[in-house]
Amino acid sequence: MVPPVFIEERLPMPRLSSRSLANVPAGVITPAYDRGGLKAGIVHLGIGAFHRAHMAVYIDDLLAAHPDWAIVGASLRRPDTKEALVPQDGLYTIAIRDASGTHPRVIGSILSVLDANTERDKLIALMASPEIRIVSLTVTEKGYCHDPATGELHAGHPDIVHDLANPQSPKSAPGLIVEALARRRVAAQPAFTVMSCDNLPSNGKTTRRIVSRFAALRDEALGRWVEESVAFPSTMVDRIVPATTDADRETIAGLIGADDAWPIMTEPFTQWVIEDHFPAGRPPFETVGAQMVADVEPFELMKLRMLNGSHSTLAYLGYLAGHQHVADAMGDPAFVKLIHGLMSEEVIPTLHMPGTDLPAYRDELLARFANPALKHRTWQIAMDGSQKLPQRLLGTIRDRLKAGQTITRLALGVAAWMRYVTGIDEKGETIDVKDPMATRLMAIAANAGDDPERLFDGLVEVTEIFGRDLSENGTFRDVVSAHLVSLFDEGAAETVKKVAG
Ligand code: CS2
Repeated sequence: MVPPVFIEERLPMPRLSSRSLANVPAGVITPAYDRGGLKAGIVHLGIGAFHRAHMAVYIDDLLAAHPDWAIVGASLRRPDTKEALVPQDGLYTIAIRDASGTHPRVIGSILSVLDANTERDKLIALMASPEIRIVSLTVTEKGYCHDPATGELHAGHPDIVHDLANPQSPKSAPGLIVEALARRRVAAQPAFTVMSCDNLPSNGKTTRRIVSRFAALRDEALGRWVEESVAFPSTMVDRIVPATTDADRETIAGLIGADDAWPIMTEPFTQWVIEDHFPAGRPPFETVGAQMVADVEPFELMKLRMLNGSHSTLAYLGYLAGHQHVADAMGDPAFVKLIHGLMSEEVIPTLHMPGTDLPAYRDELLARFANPALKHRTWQIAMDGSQKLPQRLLGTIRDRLKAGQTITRLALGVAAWMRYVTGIDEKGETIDVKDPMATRLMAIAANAGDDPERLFDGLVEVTEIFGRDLSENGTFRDVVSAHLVSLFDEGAAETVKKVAG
């Protein structure tokens, strides 16, 4: 006879919502304002985990004094955030994690979430209405529909082709922004400010170039109006936000006494540097910890090259060496040495940041990567490498090659990406390569077989990533190919040990 199975089930809990908020335990921070008195001042496109751990928290901090700056979020690709947040009246938990534990806080700055696919007209009408003064974005690198090597709009991108043919029912972020701006122009309303919060180089300028170009392709006069009337401040955003797991959901339910369909796990560190250029008005971001500056670019370059360059290097090498999380890779002294050397020897000399203690910034990053409570998967960071490599590693490599300097560790990051996109790991198992160019990259890899030279030759020809200059650079070829040979012959862990020295 089969013995009976007893499954221990916890008592059902209420769903997190305005009603259940009153019952969360006293230690949990909850909104310090009457949510009934909030008004939307911001539409945010791409309401994923990063936005909810970053900008939405800064806004939450200032709503008590400035209630007309609440956020309406929109998801462009999937309705899952809307499905999670709408039954919760927009409320969700962020949990700050480090060795001292998990510290939950309920955020109330998101008024509602729209699904751009099914509620497009409502979304565009809201963006076009005068109370919205900022449209911010975290749509990830690929959401800009641009050519990552040049930062120009990719006019042949399927979503752009669609949006140019159907400008009133756009799918892409540039298409939505331009349609809303076009309606404001017709209605003689001032433009909203467009604020990119993505990890792109000069993200304001890049967004400006892409959006103006799209507008000009629709109509030259509209293009000129966008150029002249719309502000695109640059920002540097920083907070590490691993994807939420079911185990996280359980932990949060235990801590807040309610079920939250999509809590966000993050680290204590947060940074936001913003170019102070908001002709349509802005909330006083500086009162809640953001740095308002005249020029963000040095900060962006520092963060993209130091943090994100190291992150991608750790992700590809770590994944190949069998490390599931960044902190696991940081448990291997050879990885720590490699990343320390990458930042100290190869990245810091390319940065010009008078007044910033770059070695201290490096040490803080090493400590953040090693945070054992943050289960940040190497696979998550490995995603979309084709869109990330140019600003994270290749720009630094270009600067160093021009100055006749070595690129040993930076080139290992690139070689590890090439090895990773073959789609087969060191044990012969399949890697789930997520990248808008995955099909093309894996076809190149399949064609190269296990010949590292052919793999290099095939991948470096993808000029949308490498540009012509790097594909023709002999030093780049020699250093990256030598690493690739080592990755195939000796594996990632051994290669890291060797290169770290
Ligand atoms: C990471 C970033 O997934 C990635 O590519 O490098 O999301 C990183 O965690 C953030 O930029 C930190 O601010």
